[in-house]
Amino acid sequence: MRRGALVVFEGCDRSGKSTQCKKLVESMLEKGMKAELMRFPERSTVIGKLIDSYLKNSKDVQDNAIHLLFSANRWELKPEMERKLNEGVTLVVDRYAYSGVAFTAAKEGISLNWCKRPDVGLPLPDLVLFLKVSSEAAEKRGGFGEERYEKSEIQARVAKNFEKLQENDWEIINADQSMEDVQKQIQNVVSNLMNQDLPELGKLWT
Ligand code: 2DT
Ligand code: MG
Repeated sequence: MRRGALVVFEGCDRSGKSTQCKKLVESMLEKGMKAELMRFPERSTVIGKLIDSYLKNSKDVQDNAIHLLFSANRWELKPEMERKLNEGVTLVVDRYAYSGVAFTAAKEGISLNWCKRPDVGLPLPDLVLFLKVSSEAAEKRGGFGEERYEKSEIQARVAKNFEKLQENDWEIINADQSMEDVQKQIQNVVSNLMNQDLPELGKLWT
């Protein structure tokens, strides 16, 4: 049986990632494909609950330590991800290790390289869709929420880090377009992927 594809969405806040992830899963299910939505952080686990209280500012955690917890949250779900992919389920993932690196490296005194280390060897995405939104368009979509990191200075540093992390095979989607146009573009890219043979699942940053 053909394995499922690992499709990751990345981008700054207000880029429309969560909406587009949901729409993609819905459209794949409608076409009779097997697909499931995942997100990181996955806040329902024990580690995820700690991360949730950190993001909601109800708990402070040292910067390097919280980075390792975000990474641990991906590692704890690796067996489930591999199982589903092997069962032929395509996983559509809202944020992954790239967010992990981009956000932590936006802090003082933590390098991009240090940030990548704990995620080395995680399942390698078959496709990274980067939703690129201009700060003007993002601002028009309404104010930031109350969570840690939801501030324009931080988002600007995160955006720069995403640029440094970008690899040649990323699909950069102009997320200033209408929701429908973004969706169409994503569906084209994903249907190309689904028509290709997938190699054996790779390992991130190795
Ligand atoms: P959302 O639930 O709105 O996506 O916000 N983050 C995420 C990190 O700092 N490290 C990570 O590894 C990941 C996956 C980005 C989640 C916030 O958590 C940040 C925004
Ligand atoms: Mg958010």
